Amino acid sequence: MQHQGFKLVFAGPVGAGKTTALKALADTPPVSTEMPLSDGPMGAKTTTTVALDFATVLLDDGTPLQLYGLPGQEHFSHMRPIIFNGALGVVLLLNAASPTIAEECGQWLRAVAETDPGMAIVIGITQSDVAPGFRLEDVRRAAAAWPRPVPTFTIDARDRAQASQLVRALLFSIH
Ligand SMILES: Nc1nc2c(ncn2[C@@H]2O[C@H](COP(=O)(O)OP(=O)(O)O)[C@@H](O)[C@H]2O)c(=O)[nH]1
Ligand SMILES: [Mg+2]
Repeated sequence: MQHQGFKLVFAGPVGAGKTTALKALADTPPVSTEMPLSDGPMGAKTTTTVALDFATVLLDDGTPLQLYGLPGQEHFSHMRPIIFNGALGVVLLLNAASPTIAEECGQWLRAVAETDPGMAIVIGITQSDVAPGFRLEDVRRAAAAWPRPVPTFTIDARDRAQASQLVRALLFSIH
């Protein structure tokens, strides 16, 4: 039987770049469930993921991956355990432009821990190019609540090389 690939989950709040990162990484157009934002547009963002995003990717070293993106909105939180089931690790994406980034980091780490406290995790902070006031220290401090060190990077979710580096960091922490 063909190896279906390791399952990784992209988590994080609305607008963090989960769908964008999946699209940047994917070998084929991702399966996406985008719907108009129920609370109206957030800046340029008019749609959000309601059930999941899904894409497959073959890394340069031949490792097949299945990538799932979670819906960011709280009222879809019932999807999380379903999507986390069988996952090898989580990429937590956070938006540097959010004034509450540290709180979001803490909330999402708790959400992951509720499902599986042994889950491997990395943090990618997007949009630092448009968030001059952003302080990596605030996120590092929030991530210190996790029982193990969490590799934390700033990335541009639109950039395949940067998104792929984040995924590699996650796989490296699993091996
Ligand atoms: N300027 C900038 N924009 C980014 C960066 N990363 C992602 N974005 C944009 O941020 C938005 C994220 O939206 P989306 O991927 O739908 O977020 P999701 O709700 O987490 O799925 C998109 O418009 C991306 O093009 C970044 O590093 N810099
Ligand atoms: Mg999305």
